[in-house]
Amino acid sequence: MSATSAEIVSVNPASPDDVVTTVMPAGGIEVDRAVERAAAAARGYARTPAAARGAGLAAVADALEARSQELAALVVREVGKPITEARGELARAVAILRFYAQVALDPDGESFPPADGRSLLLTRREPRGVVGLITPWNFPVAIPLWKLAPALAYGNVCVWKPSEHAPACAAALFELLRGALPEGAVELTQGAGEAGSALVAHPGVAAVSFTGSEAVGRGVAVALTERGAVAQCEMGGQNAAVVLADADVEAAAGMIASAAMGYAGQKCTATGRVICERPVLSDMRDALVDAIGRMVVEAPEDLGCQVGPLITPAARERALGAIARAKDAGGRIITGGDAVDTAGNYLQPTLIETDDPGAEVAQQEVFAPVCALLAAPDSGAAAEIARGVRYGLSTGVYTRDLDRALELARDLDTGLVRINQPTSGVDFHVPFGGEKASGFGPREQGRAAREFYTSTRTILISPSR
Ligand code: UN1
Repeated sequence: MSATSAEIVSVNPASPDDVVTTVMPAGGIEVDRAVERAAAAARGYARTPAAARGAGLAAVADALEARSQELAALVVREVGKPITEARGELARAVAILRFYAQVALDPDGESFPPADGRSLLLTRREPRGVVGLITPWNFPVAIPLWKLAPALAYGNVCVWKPSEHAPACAAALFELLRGALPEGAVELTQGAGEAGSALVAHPGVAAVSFTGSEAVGRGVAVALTERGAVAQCEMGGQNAAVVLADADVEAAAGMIASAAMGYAGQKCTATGRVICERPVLSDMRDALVDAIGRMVVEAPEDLGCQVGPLITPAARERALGAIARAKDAGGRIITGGDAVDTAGNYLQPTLIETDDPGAEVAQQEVFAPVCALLAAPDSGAAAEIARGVRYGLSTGVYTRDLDRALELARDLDTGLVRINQPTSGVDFHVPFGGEKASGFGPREQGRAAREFYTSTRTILISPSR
């Protein structure tokens, strides 16, 4: 058997001996078949009354809610998410389904004054057909659903390729979807890059929504654009927390510590840089050390856990490599810096102070509990440092000064600007997405999702004579 078709083994990141599941990855033929099955259902599903599509999503919500404790436990076991966050994710997933169950009944077009004064000139939103969904492991229930639910609400059928690190969560969610939705409305193809590439390349797939790394997302966007299909890619972030001199330092430190280190920093919205106005740098450093020191690193099934393990041993190795390079480049480890000496892929929450905003640790996404601390002479300079990365997903600003908050909300170039809020933890009913290397294509979530999951027909209806 070739390496690419080898079984996928999903291992508990907190206990390396615990194999959660094994699955055979889909190859090109399986992906073809899944697209064919979805395509066969596409027309019928698109013509299903919107109320029935909404009812289907509401039924999935009920089924998910009934099994949310069990699914939360599976999320903890398969991806190492702290149990309180896993429960929050399940609650969010149910809310997403109920939201789109209603959105299905939104107005689906507009009417315009016709040129002749007597015709009916209107637009109507039509589903795109078969859409491909490629999702990451870090929100193994919520991210698939914030793609699947709008796709289905607007009348599309879906072929879903989940992460190879969360196949058991995907299988459990798929079972619920299949039980409540018409046949062919959602198809599941497990696998890694090979299955994803086959889906992206398939001429029967009209659009692909992807969340994952920048390197893969860029390839997805290029491949789809090349064949005239539509892409939506949510990629990495190097998100800044900008702390102004008038901030409530202690409150800010608490929020920053949890946004940087919570779930071991494995969110695209995690805080990767703290940019602090110099007058409060020393207080902020102390407050961060305190707040980070209070972050509980332990088994993710423990109710107190806030940090948990990294997804794989390789992910921890990569993070340790980034820490070592940061040190070599003159970065000062303020706290943490090492692996935790226990079974599981744990890493100490790590804060690294650097004088160079161009340093790798302040430019690249580490996707681990690793955060850079930088000083800025004033808020203008802080905004400039915040903007000085390739990414543009989320910024937190900490201040009590409304004027400066307003100024920064205008001057920052991230898709999300959050005043006195952490960079992570987004609302499901508003547009979500990033600028620059963080995002490609229209925003997802909320009603903004319509832009990606539908296309516009312009219809002119005139009297016969
Ligand atoms: C959040 O901050 O609650 O993959 C959501 C990610 C993001 C979602 C973050 N797309 O981490």
